Amino acid sequence: MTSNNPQTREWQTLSNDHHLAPFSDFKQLKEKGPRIITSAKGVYLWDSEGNKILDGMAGLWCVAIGYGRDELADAASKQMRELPYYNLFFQTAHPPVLELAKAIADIAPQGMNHVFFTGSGSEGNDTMLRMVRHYWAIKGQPNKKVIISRKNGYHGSTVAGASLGGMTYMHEQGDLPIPGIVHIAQPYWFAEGGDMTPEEFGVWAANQLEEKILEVGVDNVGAFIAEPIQGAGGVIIPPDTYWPRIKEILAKYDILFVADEVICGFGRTGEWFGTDFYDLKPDMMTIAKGLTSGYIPMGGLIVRDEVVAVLNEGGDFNHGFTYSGHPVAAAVALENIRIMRDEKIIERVNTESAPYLQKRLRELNDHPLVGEVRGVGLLGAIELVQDKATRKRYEGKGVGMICRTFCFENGLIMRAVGDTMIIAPPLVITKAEIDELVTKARKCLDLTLSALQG
Ligand code: PXG
Repeated sequence: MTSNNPQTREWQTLSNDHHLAPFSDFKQLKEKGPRIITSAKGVYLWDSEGNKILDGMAGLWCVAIGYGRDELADAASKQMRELPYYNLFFQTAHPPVLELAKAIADIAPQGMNHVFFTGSGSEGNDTMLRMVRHYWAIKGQPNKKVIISRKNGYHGSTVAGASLGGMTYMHEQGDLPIPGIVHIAQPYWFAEGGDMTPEEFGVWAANQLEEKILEVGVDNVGAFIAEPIQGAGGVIIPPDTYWPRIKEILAKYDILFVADEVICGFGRTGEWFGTDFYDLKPDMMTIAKGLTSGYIPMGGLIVRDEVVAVLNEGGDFNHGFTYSGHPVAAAVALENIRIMRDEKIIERVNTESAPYLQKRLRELNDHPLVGEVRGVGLLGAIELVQDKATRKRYEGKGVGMICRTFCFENGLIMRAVGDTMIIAPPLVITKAEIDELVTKARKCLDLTLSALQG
């Protein structure tokens, strides 16, 4: 443990003695001690050492409207006093969940008017898996169980979520994926495109879906799930040819299409949903994160009317969570959506901050370490390479982690996915804050390059 500050040390001791952190090497964390984040406002965080940090990741892709909005705290407090909890199981409901379902239907693509609420994105995808299989069983096709997903996609960390995801390091722990989930190639041209052009590779990657449907047999395939843009996999923007070809394939075969909008949803791309951005027509959409701007846990599954019509004929759907549609979370989500609408936050992303961020980020293309800068909306990725022309990486050096550490030390949070630096700042980030982000990013790239050369 490194801190000289007694308060920080005290918290780090509590961490060592009692806390098991998600996605962490427990032993290594004990040696280093976690950074303690104590407060936040707008796009900035403060840690227990008094450092001010620009949060280029909106928490974990979720703090859409920025930190410190009293309106959300007030909405939670009011709802807690009025009705802090009641369940939705035994033919009961409460106003916030009903009003929220309507507010989501209003912003969702046409014909998607129903929402099943969960406590997280992972639970949303578990719900999806069970609902897809239930749907096909009601339609008399119980064999349509297989869900096709993609390598390096992220769909959560429950057993179904991690199985749906294509992260091999997650599959390796605990015998995943569970049966009935298969994975196809991802549209990650920079890393896997080889000699193909991005356009050729996009078609090739999309065609993997058709090949897999034929291999498994369309009578056995229930659904295809994908993030419009892979987030945790490294902000993977598919080549322009990818989604149009996928759409053709989906139109040809009788399977459901599930868009995992946990990261892309609620304005990240400059549209309400990633499927609006790519003009896709999903049957279900998983949501979480930006739904409440991360102020309180909540997720859900938005379902197309035709699917609901079938489910209506199927009797009980034997699935739900204690906290499905929690009234306090629903009240916070409602207020979050109201703020997004009233303050025209997504319009501002679309017309101002996204074009500006994308232009400024691309200036980093001239840096010797940078192999590609890509992005859409307020999502960005910077590929770190040894050789720009061949897209060759620095093997085994952990360049991404080196860069991430420099970022932290210099007051910027950028996440490293391998040697890909990614950003997804709060949607309310200003141009001046974008300038600060890009200036700091360049400085940290310089420091990383010096470290590699030194
Ligand atoms: N789908 C997608 C597309 C996600 O990004 C989930 C589902 C699961 O949501 P919950 O609420 O169950 O976490 C996610 C979550 C990372 C990182 O390292 C990303 C997520 C979660 C944890 C870490 O970028 N995304």
